[in-house]
Amino acid sequence: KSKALAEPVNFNKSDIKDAIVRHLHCSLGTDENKANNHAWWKAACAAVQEQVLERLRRTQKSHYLNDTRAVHYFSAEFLMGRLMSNNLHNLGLFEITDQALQELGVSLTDIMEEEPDMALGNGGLGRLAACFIDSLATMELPAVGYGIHYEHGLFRQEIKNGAQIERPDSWRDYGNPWEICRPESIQEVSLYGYVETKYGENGRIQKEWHPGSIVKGIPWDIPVVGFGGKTVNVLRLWESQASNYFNWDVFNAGGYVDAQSENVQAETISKVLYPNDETEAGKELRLIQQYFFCACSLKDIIRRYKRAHGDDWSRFSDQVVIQLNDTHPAIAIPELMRILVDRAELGWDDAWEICSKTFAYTNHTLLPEALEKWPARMIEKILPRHLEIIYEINFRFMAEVEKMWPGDNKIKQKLSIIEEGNQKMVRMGNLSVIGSFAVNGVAEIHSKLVKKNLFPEFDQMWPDKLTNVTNGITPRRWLKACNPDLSALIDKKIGNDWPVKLEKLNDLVKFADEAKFQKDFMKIKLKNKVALAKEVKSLTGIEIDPKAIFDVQIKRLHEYKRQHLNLLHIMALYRRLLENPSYDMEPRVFIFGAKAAPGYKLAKDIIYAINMVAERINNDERVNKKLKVVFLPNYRVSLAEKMIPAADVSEQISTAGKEASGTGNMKLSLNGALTIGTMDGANIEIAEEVGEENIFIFGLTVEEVDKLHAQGYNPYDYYYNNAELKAILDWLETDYFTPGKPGALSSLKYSLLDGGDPYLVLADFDAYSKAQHKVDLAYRDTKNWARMAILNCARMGKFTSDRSIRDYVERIWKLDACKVDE
Ligand code: 26W
Repeated sequence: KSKALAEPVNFNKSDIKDAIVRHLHCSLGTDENKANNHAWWKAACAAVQEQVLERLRRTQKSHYLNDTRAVHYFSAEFLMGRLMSNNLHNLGLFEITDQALQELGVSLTDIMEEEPDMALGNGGLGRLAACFIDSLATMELPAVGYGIHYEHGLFRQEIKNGAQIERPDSWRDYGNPWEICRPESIQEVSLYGYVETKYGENGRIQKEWHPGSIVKGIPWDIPVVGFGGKTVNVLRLWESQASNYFNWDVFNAGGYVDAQSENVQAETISKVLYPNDETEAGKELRLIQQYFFCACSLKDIIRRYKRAHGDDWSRFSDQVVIQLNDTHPAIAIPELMRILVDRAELGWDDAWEICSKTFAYTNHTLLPEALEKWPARMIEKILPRHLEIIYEINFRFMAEVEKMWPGDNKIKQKLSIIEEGNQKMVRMGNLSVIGSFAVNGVAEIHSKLVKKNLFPEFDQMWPDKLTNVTNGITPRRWLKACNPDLSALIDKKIGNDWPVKLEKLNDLVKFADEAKFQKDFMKIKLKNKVALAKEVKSLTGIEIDPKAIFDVQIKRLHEYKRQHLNLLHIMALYRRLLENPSYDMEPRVFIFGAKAAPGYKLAKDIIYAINMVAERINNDERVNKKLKVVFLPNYRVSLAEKMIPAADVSEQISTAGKEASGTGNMKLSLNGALTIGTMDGANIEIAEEVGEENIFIFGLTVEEVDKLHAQGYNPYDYYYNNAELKAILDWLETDYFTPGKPGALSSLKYSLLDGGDPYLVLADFDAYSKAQHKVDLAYRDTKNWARMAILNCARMGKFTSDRSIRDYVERIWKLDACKVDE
């Protein structure tokens, strides 16, 4: 056995050194003297990847020999971030690699900065998928992630004169050392064309789809290393390519140039991630992306199933469960029906039986503008056979609705997959519920609202179908790897198995009052704040005081998340300080990270407003000892890993009922930040865990929000009744923050007054401001603050993504772990 593939237990520092140097020489063609950080990073990745691939091979062999049932996680997004630190930690090789590199005169921390983020996702939904595949591998569960190999991930954000500009993300420009191309598993996918109806000998109607175009799907595998390094699953991402098969016709007919343009079209499919988060765009290319990766993935799954079970479909749903991450992959439902009915020639009922035992669907949002609907005409053009199948599914489903509610056309209209109107629309949410055996929301309150408001009749029809699985986060990335000092302190106090048994953090509770532990805990927080302050200085030029409260709001920019509520309060503090220079407050730095969808005008206006207010405050000597505002550009996973360990306060201030769960809230609390938040999403469960004395809850509840809307909400009531609020909103219309450009911030004021303030910012302002005052007072009691921070960390056990996965396994997937033979 070669030295490079040595067992991990025997794999020591000098083996790692040898492997890195060997790759420097033999893979990169350079040497120790010439290599820059980028080359060192690549060589180190290659050395780690050898270990990863050996374990991947063993995992695949074990799964094959045991003919395991597996979950297939279909997601248009996987927000993986960087993989080097994660893989080293999960393999247990971090420390010795660090030392090995030191001996080679190289800093691991420095070379890890060379790795571009794999930003193949927008936000919460994509990052959740990444945490889930980490947990699946850690728990030794057979699982495959399926998605799209976007050439460009989420745009890179630059801030120019306060405004967001979008630049293409080119994460793969210098290659991705973690991925492996699998040309042996290329798939072909059909698009466009027409459906021919034929009559078979037995009089049976046969449908044949004659596609107008065929594209190839090239699979790229990213190994997913479980903690402990035993199971290595794969994330399989499909890249589109023109299929030469189709283009030869055009080519031979003398259409050389046209053939080239067909190439461009096919390759467009996986070019770029749609940057919309929670707004449905209805674009043709997006539907093609969704179908493309679902069709490739289904073919891949079926090929693997047939290798073990031949043409016997009876065991398909015993071996295969497919989890739909929101409705983005819902087109997989009619696609599987098409394969079973048209290709395998199963009867409709048998096919439907298999199909509806295979799929399960997770809902991530209640916002009406995020619920996907496709024009029936668009589906007809791109996927003519699928539209027929959708109509057939709907026709049979309507008969069931008729049985349950005879003659009730209102309910039929509501539950139909097809929305009637001047243009027929296909509702992907309804299709997903009807075609799945389980549907879940992502936090208790969210799942309740899914049942009560979004799908109440479906819940009546199938009382056990709708359930809850509260989200979680992987503590490997979001504590162990990103906050090494705190992790070491925790190891010292309670042992080192908390990364796989997060409820063990509870053992820290007994140290929460211990002065020494409080000091150690807060010393690490301060050290992390010093490091972030340095980063802030180098990214923005702004100097911040690590002793000030670091108040952090990091998430996509959206009205419902209410970054502008935070901003209004910052302006209130500023105004109080100007009116009363001795206004008593703890020094505070408000830190934002947020990307706005490029077409979301008001979200971009809010980013601009934050930056203009920040500029004025940071340069105002009257207040900038006490108040600073930082907007860190290009928020992404790797930046989150630096911000979260340094946060004192976590802003989770969405309008109640709007944030399905949130997961940043869990990461921040786990790292000892105290939450100021509304009774929304997982905040409610966080409050339940940490205790209401260790969290700052404020604002309207879901019931109060509903009531206020029902009685007719008028933002002017709050404007005229709160002099401070009025002054702040009027301030936005002056040129105080935008010298020479009065009105540059007025869209914000407009949206909150004449625009109707749909997310009740003004209604919650006073309660928020008071809660912030409590935060300020609490911070002055250093010991109690330390105690609260410790208790937050100690009581986050519930929010490990391992627990989420356990819930999925027990309630939905019914999977068994599979030990990998060494
Ligand atoms: C079609 C456009 C579109 C794109 C993305 C609609 C909806 C989405 C996602 C569902 C948005 C999203 O990321 N939702 C977030 O999912 C997280 C994981 O469950 C939750 O924690 C967040 O609360 C939810 O906003």
